[in-house]
Amino acid sequence: MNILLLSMPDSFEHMPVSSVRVPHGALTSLAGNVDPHHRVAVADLVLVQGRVRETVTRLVQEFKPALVGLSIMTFQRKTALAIIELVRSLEPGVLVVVGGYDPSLATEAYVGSSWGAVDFIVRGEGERTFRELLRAIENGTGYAGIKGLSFRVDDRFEHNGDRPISSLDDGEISLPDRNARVLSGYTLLGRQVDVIETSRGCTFDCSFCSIIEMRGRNFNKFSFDRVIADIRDARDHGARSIFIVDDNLTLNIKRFEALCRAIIEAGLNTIDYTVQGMTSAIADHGEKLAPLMRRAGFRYVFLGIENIVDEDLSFLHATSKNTKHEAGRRAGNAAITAIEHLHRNRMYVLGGLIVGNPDDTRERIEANLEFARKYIDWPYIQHPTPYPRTPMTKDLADRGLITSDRVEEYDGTTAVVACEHLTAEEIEFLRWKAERWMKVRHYWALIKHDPLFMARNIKRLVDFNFRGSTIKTFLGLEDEHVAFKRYRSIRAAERTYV
Ligand code: B12
Ligand code: SF4
Repeated sequence: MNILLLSMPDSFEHMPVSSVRVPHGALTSLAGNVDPHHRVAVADLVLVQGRVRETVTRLVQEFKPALVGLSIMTFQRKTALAIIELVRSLEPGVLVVVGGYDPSLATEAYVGSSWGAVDFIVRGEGERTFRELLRAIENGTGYAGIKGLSFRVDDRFEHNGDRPISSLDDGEISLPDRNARVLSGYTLLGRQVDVIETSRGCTFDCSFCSIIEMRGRNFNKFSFDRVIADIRDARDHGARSIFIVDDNLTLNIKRFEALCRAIIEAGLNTIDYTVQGMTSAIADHGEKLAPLMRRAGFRYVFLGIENIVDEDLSFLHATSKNTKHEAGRRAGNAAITAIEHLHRNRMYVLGGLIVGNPDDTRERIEANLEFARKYIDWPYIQHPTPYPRTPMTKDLADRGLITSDRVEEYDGTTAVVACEHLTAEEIEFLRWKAERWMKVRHYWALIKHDPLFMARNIKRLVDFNFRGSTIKTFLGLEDEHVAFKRYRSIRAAERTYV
């Protein structure tokens, strides 16, 4: 069967497509786990953000898929609908499957009348469900026995029971198939980038995170042999930079240290690695861990700091993952210690902060922004966003703070939630005003690392960063709210991709 798998083109503020175009790990993993007689094409539409309609049309006409699969995050739902309509207009008989976080956690949004075009919804982990679905389609054996699948029967949907998550250590999930990719141009600031996984899941329960509803609280690991083979395969496909997409690689520090050693022993430490981690783990173990990470090639660490105010951390259920320990005792916020370990070992911190929580005041938000200015290399500051079925969403809805139900705005940097003391727009303004200048400060590090790329792209980066602002804004001849309004309308227009 010819199968076309698509990831959505929608991107957001912290990922300007001129410099960050990361492949979607789920699609190549699905491609690597179907029966070998299928022909699978994977197209990451972020690579053709300005040419989505032409590219999808060309792919459907050339490849003639019998089935099209889309991976969808919540803020991409509207784009996904437009792409499905386009595909259906080109090939009315094609089967349409959706999967990923949004179809899994907001399944009801895909079974309504406006989603009449969807045939199957794969909920949760996809590799085995998708493989079984393809077999059932080919053999005509029906879908009732396929766990994790919802399927259309006439004008209604049947929902099979959930599929238990895979333990990952039994070899049941094969390596991703990177040869299935049909578009090119992946980059992380000028270096070809790829994604790999070493584990799935997390045992924490941060109130804003979708992972718990998606998989439950657990931590499953791939073998190091598989991980090293995956990194080699990514490198052989041209990657010089790798994003480790594990939900929380720092849950098991001994294993993380062993992974660093395995990367060094395999000679794969010439690649630049980016990873997401908890401040507590890095603060507590950084003395030994951080030098090892550096030797293994780690360059950027995305730290889930979330907030520096205790009350906010408590609202976010993120206190313990941000608490350091001394002599076995809790010893305050871990963020600064973690950052110091990383900086001392010449790594950069992408600082994840969430501002605009229900009880935030202007002062609390400013305190977080000041912290970011002082300690963080690249700010990744977001606002509370009501993703489907997270505990935070329920809290925010109960308090009547959600100001927008337009899910295309749920990209994390568009404030769609007010707090008790500030409007959503004012919260976003505070972040927008401060963050642009923080990003500029990191340009020098980028110039030193990739001078050629920066010479070619610095103008595009600056233009994107300051879109909406003019000379008048910089000279103080107009209120910054005017520039912010212009930025918001540019951002709104950007959201139409098809
Ligand atoms: C790595 C990652 C990123 C990376 C890389 C993204 C990429 N290109 O792959 C970066 C940093 C770029 C990123 C950015 C964002 N991300 Co992100 N990201 C993740 C993370 C940590 C892991 C995703 C991953 O690769 N997992 C490994 C793969 C194999 O698993 P998977 O994606 O779940 O796919 C499986 C199933 O879902 C299913 N499946 C998926 N798609 C499909 C399609 C079909 C057809 C089928 C059959 C099955 C199927 O099968 C797959 C294999 O089992 C998740 C989860 C988390 N805990 O935080 C968040 C997560 C996906 N991100 C999220 C968000 C919101 C974003 C951002 C909007 C903002 C932000 N919060 O950072 C941006 C937007 C990106 C953009 N396009 O501009 C949310 C999505 C929430 C939602 N309900 O939509 C998550 C869940 C985090 C959260 N807040 O809870 N992200
Ligand atoms: S530690 Fe990270 S992955 Fe785990 S629940 Fe919190 S935000 Fe999600």
